Amino acid sequence: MSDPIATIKEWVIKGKKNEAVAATREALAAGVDPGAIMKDGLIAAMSIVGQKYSSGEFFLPQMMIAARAMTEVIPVLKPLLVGAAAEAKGKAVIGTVQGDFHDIGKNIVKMMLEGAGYVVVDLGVDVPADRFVDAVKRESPQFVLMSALITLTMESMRRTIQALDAAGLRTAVKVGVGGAPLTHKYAAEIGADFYSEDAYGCVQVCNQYIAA
Ligand code: B12
Repeated sequence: MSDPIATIKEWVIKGKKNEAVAATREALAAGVDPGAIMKDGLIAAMSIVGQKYSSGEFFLPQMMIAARAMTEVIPVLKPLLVGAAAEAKGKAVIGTVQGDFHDIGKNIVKMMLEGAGYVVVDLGVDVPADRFVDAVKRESPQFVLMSALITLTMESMRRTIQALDAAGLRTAVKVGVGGAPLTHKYAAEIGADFYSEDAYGCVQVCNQYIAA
């Protein structure tokens, strides 16, 4: 029998959502670790889709159907990835920054945080700095979390941090940034408090801040 995770990955790359969901259910029934399906199946598939898009082998429609397939599989994994939270730990405001409509990664971060006991206020995609500022005033969160997938939209993160500063709110929150093009170096340069390369790492950092 072929590797179940490789099979899921292939169906997602091909954008075959029904097949991807069925293969995921089969893999789970066979005892495959849901975290491995997420990381080595779904996220790895998106990375390959991105490479194929860069090389001109894939165009926007293929990228869209692959993203849709991944989006269909995530709810199958969700109950297994996020346990029932025992108590409310804290609050986060999350959004994909202005100019950027990618939300798969942001939604995974949100899902993992909720599973870990955080209340997450999701501002959606294409969120300008002033909407982050308004949400911080309204919600009094401990964390502001920003996602960006496009090199050009990363600058919106800097603008949001500056806007929080100008509103006198910068020290009231810890600012976390993430998304495929981000790095620790860039996060430090724009004055974010932290960067994490994945959703699990984001939860861990938030937990550390809450425990401190
Ligand atoms: C799927 C996808 C799409 C889908 C998005 C569907 C959706 N609902 O999100 C569609 C087809 C709509 C799309 C559109 C576009 N896309 Co696109 N897309 C991708 C692709 C293939 C995968 C992204 C993804 O979902 N990855 C999987 C998730 C799980 O990973 P992730 O987002 O990185 O998130 C993880 C971590 O980064 C982290 N994380 C994420 N957010 C946060 C936040 C915090 C606070 C923390 C701590 C951690 C964290 O945790 C997540 C889970 O572990 C990437 C390729 C790639 N390698 O990234 C291109 C890519 C990002 N897209 C790209 C482009 C160019 C576009 C378009 C401009 C194309 C066009 N011509 O229209 C448009 C953008 C329109 C816009 N203004 O936003 C380029 C960007 C190039 C660049 N360097 O700037 C890429 C890199 C493709 C490429 N190789 O050229 N895209």
